[in-house]
Amino acid sequence: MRGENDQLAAFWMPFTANRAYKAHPRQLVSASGMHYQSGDGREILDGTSGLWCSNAGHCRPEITEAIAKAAATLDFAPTFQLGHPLPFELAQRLAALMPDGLDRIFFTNSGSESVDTALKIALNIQRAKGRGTRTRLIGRERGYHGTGFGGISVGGLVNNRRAFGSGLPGVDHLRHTHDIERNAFTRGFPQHGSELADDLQRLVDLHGADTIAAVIVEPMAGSTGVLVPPVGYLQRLREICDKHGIILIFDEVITAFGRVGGATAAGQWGVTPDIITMAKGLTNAAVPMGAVAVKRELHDAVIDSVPGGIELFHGYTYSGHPLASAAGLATLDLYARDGLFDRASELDSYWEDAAHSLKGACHVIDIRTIGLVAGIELEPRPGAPTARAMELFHACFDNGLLVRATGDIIALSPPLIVEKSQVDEMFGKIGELLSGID
Ligand code: PXG
Ligand code: PLP
Repeated sequence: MRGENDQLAAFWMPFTANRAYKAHPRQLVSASGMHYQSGDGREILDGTSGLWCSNAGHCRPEITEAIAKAAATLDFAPTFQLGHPLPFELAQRLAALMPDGLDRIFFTNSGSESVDTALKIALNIQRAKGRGTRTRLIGRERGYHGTGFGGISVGGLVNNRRAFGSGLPGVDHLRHTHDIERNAFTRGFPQHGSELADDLQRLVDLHGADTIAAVIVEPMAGSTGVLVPPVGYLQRLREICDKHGIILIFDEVITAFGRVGGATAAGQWGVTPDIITMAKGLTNAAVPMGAVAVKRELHDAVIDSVPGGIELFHGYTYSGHPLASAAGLATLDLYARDGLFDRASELDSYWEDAAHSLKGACHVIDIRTIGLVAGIELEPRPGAPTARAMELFHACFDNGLLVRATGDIIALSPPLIVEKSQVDEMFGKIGELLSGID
């Protein structure tokens, strides 16, 4: 790659157009509260909580001090056949935030690891219950479950799959729930589409329930561009899973920790899965960490199936890392102290009105909102899909606002400390900049 800035060449950047970035780098060098500071000295309003993860805002001293203290006290200790206090404490705190019954917690280091962990635990539960023929995993079109082999197998985004072989065997997918024709410009849950959950029944009819271990969905599909579940859809999935002994996994890597109000979407929306995956907001993203919450009786089935010795042959060197655990405890304290899980409900209608004020703006064909999330879908430029959203992303950044572009959709998910004036600034700026885009 001749002509490239040599200092940037070595870092092979994730999910990035490396050549384009390195020709025109945009760097963030510090952050505080609702803002990043860019390498060229500008304030950037964070409309995306980083990557949907810094839910309490940036560089909160309560969290950074807890990390520093943990690093100076116990930098690392194994959790394989040994322990240290912090992850036990964090697991207990986290269990108390989960929907009733999901009070057994496995720690990972990312959302991708949480997904692989949850899929493996589901397979192990089925086996422990004497249903070892249940090995199929079901995902959904347009689903994003990270980038491990498990996650891309159940995931439904073709670009994340096509270069990497055939993935796990025996995987099938439900259809996605996106339906602009019937649901465009819905506020909150769309009215149409709960019948799409019956796809799971069709897969049961096709493969046989006794071959299916688990189904995994994002309660709200974030990464693919904010697809809010239709009214009744998640309830229907739960019913079909119950009827056929299928483990229901909610991937709450984005939706947990206040994004849609409450600690989890499951709790907020009143549908209880068997397993919940988390990451991102768990530590406010200050140290990487993920977690998997499992229903106690399913956890017990695995533990009790083994007469002695290791019950689950799975784990990461850094499962329950001291710095991450300390960050998690400080983050949960902060969420509680400042009532941040209530912010989405408090701001709901203001946020919704501000987002929907863009109805009628250039190129906008749909707006979707739930909690403190908004998706603004643009009409693709003929012959150049995704170009409009990418241009808008760059224009926003150059004008002091961080948004997320995915396909032709702009996604917004600000820190839960966002002020109304900042909500106005975000949608005002997007509206202005949209009119300058072809
Ligand atoms: N599951 C879900 C539902 C996610 O949203 C992951 C798993 C994977 O997490 P890790 O920590 O391994 O990245 C995610 C991650 C975007 C974007 O552009 C979304 C994610 C990550 C990066 C970018 O919307 N979600
Ligand atoms: N690869 C090798 C050679 C290892 O020894 C280990 C862990 O000991 C791993 C990969 C997995 O690393 P982690 O536990 O950090 O996921």
